Amino acid sequence: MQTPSFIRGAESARTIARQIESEGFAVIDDYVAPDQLQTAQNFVRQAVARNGGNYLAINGSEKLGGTFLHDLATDPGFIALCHGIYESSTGKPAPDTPFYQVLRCLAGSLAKANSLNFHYDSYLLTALIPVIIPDHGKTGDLLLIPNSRGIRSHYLTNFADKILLDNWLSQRLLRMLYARRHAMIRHLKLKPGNLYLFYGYRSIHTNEECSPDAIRSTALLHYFDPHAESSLKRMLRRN
Ligand SMILES: O=C(O)CCC(=O)C(=O)O
Ligand SMILES: [Fe+2]
Repeated sequence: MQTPSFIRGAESARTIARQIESEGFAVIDDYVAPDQLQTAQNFVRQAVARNGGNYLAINGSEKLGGTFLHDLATDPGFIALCHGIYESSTGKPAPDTPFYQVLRCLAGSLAKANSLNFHYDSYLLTALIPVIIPDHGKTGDLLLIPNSRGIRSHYLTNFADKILLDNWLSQRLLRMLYARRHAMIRHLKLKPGNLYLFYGYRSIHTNEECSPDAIRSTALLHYFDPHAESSLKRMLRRN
């Protein structure tokens, strides 16, 4: 007898969650069909060309019509996967909160300023699909210090973590460790169409630079802000 697909789904989410915990990330190879990937690549190339060959980031899914990214955040299989990972890792039922989606297109003179900025995401789970990765020069790897912190129970502690990281000295130190290829920083070579999953909230991460004449484009879907209900966060964000 065949195992029902929802059980297989829960099992694979559990395996992936375990892998993210132990390895710092998980990959599902060729998550996007080749023709869908190609459509998205053409979309990015046109968007960058319209922007004078420069960096741009597209928030949300509304402007991504005609590409697989338009419907991914509402795709039942994708939602079940992310919810399953959340449930396996936290032991709590997954809240039905929307994804925060960004399509980043690094290109041109602004590519450098948008690289090597080490950070924690506001959302626990980061799903990353490379759309275009340069095949020459610097390829723009994802740099990751896996699971470098836990989920903070208070927004204030999370805020302090971010201040400790988002300053000249820490960034300088991390860039130095990166330049020396310190083993603490993992390098992920990204392949277009694969799906990479990691805990962006828990892991210091960033992208490597790439040549200004190349395009490096990644689709990011972020799930679950642990501090969404924090009144302190709301207060600080209002100012
Ligand atoms: O583009 C990437 O590889 C990572 C970007 C990232 O970490 C973010 O936008 O939060
Ligand atoms: Fe991030």
